[in-house]
Amino acid sequence: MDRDDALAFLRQLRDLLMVHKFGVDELMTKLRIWSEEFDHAHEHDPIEHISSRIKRPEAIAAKLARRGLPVDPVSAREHLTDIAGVRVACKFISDVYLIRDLIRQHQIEIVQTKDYIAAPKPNGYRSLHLIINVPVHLSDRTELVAVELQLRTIAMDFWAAVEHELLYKSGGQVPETFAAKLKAAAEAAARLDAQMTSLHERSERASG
Ligand code: 0O2
Repeated sequence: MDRDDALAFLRQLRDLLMVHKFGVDELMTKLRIWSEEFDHAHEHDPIEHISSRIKRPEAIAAKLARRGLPVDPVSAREHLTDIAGVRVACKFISDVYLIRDLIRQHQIEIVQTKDYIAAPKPNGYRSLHLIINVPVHLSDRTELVAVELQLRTIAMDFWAAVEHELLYKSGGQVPETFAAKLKAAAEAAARLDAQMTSLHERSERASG
């Protein structure tokens, strides 16, 4: 790669990361508005907390290489839908689907849904994953930016955060007994969600 190619590569990479950051910014603004509005109008905020991340260039390159794709920003833009990620933790499972419905109502295109709440992963992981196309209005054009939106309850989020850390620390390999205990913890989190939902429904009925 000569100097000009290297500069072009870096410019494309910077553009790629910047436009995905804008996609995250747009979506976070919508979510924060809904959160505040719900709190104000319904005294129930479906959103407990929101976080976001832009995939690191090393992780982008590793994923492209794993898939046998060219490792460059053009290929990343074409093939990867998780460069931009937003994670929302809700109090109740109904809130997860409420946010999904709000996205639909606002004509934000959902290009892929993976419902690991309806069908949890074998290790116990539960979460609703949506890939959505967020319109980003630049000064001279509008770009549709893919953002991976992960929606889950606080209990699911707690489990996923701990599992991620344990797996990371153990280099991705966990003994079978450990995996069984993690799965049992995921099932306990699911029971907690059900109990909290039942309390929520009772309190809603009581308040008319
Ligand atoms: P990070 O750092 O969170 O981005 P792929 O994206 O190709 O690896 P797939 O099947 O296309 O896999 O994506 P999927 O199933 O929608 O899940 C991708 C993301 O969901 C992961 O991103 C995690 O954030 C989360 N996730 C999926 N399964 C698990 C799990 O078993 N445990 C935990 N803790 N998180 C999970 P990354 O890229 O792995 O990491």
